[in-house]
Amino acid sequence: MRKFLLLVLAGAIVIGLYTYVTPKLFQHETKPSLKDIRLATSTNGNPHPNNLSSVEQTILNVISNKCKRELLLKGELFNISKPDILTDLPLNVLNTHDFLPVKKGGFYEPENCEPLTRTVIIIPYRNREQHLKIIINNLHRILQRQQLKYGIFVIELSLPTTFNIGVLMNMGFLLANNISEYDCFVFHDVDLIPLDDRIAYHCDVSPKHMSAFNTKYAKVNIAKALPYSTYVGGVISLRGVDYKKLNGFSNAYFGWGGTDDDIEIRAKAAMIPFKRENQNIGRYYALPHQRDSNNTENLLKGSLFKSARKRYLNEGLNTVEKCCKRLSIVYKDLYVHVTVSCDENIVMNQLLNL
Ligand code: UD2
Ligand code: MN
Repeated sequence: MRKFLLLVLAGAIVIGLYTYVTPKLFQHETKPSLKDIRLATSTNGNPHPNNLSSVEQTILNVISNKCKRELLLKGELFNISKPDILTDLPLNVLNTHDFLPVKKGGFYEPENCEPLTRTVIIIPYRNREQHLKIIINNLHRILQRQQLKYGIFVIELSLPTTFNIGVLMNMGFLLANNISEYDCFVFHDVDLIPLDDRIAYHCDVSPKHMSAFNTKYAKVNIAKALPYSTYVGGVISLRGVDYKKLNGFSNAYFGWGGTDDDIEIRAKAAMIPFKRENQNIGRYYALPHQRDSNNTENLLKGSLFKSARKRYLNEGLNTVEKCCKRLSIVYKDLYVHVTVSCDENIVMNQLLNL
């Protein structure tokens, strides 16, 4: 009799579990409704009342990615992140803080899902060790929460050449393409920390200015948090095919300023103008700093800018290897560190011969 009762009890437990668990499993497989998406994309729990926003549209586009979809349903992907801007984290330790282990060189891909795109972050760099520690740790956190397949490349310009963002971005692009197949390229200042998990680190069909709200500019103009309307400085994303259409960045800007305005002109000339991330989402904390040595203001930027449209197919990605070469490539624990040397005279001579 006792055996019989035990059997009945076990049966009841199995049936109970089956009826409770099965719908939960299938629940993940159903497509989220527009209401789910609106709830998940709202910041304060109230769904957006209006038509589909561009953010919602983006989410709909990536919805076939099973993992993201599950995160979306749980609402986890879309929380405001808590950036780690104050901690000084070591760069030589794997799995330091709040993110999963990455492969040597900082490569990561989620285990349980197939990401739709492969993103690479390219950071122009020289002598900003504190900023680098902070951005690297924050990037791993946000990129993993977005379940992306990604790599992070830090491209350093050797001394004594005056700093030049464009040549570093172009060299980074070529190198990343040699190492793996990436389709989305994010060009990222070392000192801008993402403040919101909804900032999409995957590419749209248009080039995108991601750092739409920057605390540095917000101090001056809180309503806009941007210096001017065509501004695309800070963080941008674009597909590899589009970067090639622009012929990358200009190599011509040595010193501070101008490179970002030049690529904005290139994008317009190539008929793929930049769009901007929603300012409530593309929020970045600007780590404070002084102007670096070897990066004084570029006094030629005004005249270079005037000829940007005419020049764009003749100098940039297609000519960078004539003036720059790779000195070293080191697979650090959390990123790939590349050092390049460039010859300013070669660039200037090229310009004269255009
Ligand atoms: C603005 C733009 C930046 C670029 C720059 C002009 C924003 C948020 N950013 O930044 O995208 O257009 O003006 O050139 O408006 N760097 C080093 N070491 C150096 C010098 C520069 O690592 O010695 C790198 C680093 O990634 C830095 C970036 O270059 O974030 C931009 O230089 P910046 O931070 O000195 O210029 P900033 O803040 O005015
Ligand atoms: Mn800066």
